[in-house]
Amino acid sequence: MSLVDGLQDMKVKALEELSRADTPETLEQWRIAYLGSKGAVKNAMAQLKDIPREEKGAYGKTANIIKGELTKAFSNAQAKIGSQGKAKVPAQDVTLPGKPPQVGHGHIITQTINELCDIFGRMGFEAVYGPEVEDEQHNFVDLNIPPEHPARDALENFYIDGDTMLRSQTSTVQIRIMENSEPPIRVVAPGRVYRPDTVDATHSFMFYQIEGLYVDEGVTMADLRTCVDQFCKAYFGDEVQTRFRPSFFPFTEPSAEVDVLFHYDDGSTRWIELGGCGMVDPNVLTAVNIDPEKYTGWAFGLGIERMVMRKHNVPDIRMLYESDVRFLKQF
Ligand code: FA5
Repeated sequence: MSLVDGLQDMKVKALEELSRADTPETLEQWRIAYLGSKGAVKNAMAQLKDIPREEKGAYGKTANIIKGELTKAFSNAQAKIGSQGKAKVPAQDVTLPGKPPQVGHGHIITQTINELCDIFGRMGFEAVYGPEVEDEQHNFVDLNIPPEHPARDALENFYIDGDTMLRSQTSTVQIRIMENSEPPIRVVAPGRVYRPDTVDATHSFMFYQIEGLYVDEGVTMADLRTCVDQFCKAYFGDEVQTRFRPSFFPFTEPSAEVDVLFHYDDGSTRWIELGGCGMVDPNVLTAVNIDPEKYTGWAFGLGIERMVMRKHNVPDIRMLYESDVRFLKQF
């Protein structure tokens, strides 16, 4: 093969490779390989000095022509593909609307508290709030819970120091309201409570309760039964069944547990405990200077997570507190 043929072969190979270059990056690699300062064309030119005199003319001329052809082919390819760092992108229509930012919303527990306050608001109850950091006086003593009662055990509560603690029930708000107001009293108090319970599908160490309190002349257990049943029908739907089960709380007498019938997908049913209730114990009324001979009252304390789980088919309480957006955005 003559030296000039060698140049022609290099050109064919170069043009073939150039036809395969389809990005600014591959185009640049091609430029370096053929037209760069150490590229094939420069090499071919550099060999001129060693070429026998009779071939020099033809070789130099051909090399120059090929250099021109490859330079032109490169410019054409560059115009088509775009040079490195300046990739050709379609023109942007800046008048198109952008992607809307994701906006959060209230947690299902917050939404439920608002809904519960609305329902009880329509029944004539005012929403009130009490502190989460409490003293034993409000969490136990005024609620007729004696010092030896197991509920006061240090292992059953989150004590902070001395008699300061995280409240273990929203019943503390009963005391705070009654010590500062005269009957008639009709309030609900939603809020967080804390207990060192073992965490499982239905128990958390922090959960929400909603307390209800009604104190006036002639208030009866029948009113309580009707109120709780009406509330459950308003929240869960008219078809829901509720029942009162006899129970004991030191601050109510008589006392009951409120259960709601749970229907499962497989057709089975189960009673789920929502909370406790009862007639306010005369000792509690006396502790807050309300005359138990003149007034009677009732109270209830219901678990809000249990209601949410029952209504929205949430199988595990922990799902409410894992902050998994895929779960939360369903509500
Ligand atoms: C009480 O807390 C009483 N203060 C209720 C009460 C108020 C009775 C007024 C009488 C008058 P109890 O400990 O049973 O009761 O809790 C009430 C509800 O809170 C339970 O039925 C349940 O729904 C919910 N609950 C209790 N412990 C947990 C827990 N660890 N995690 C989630 N929910 C809980």
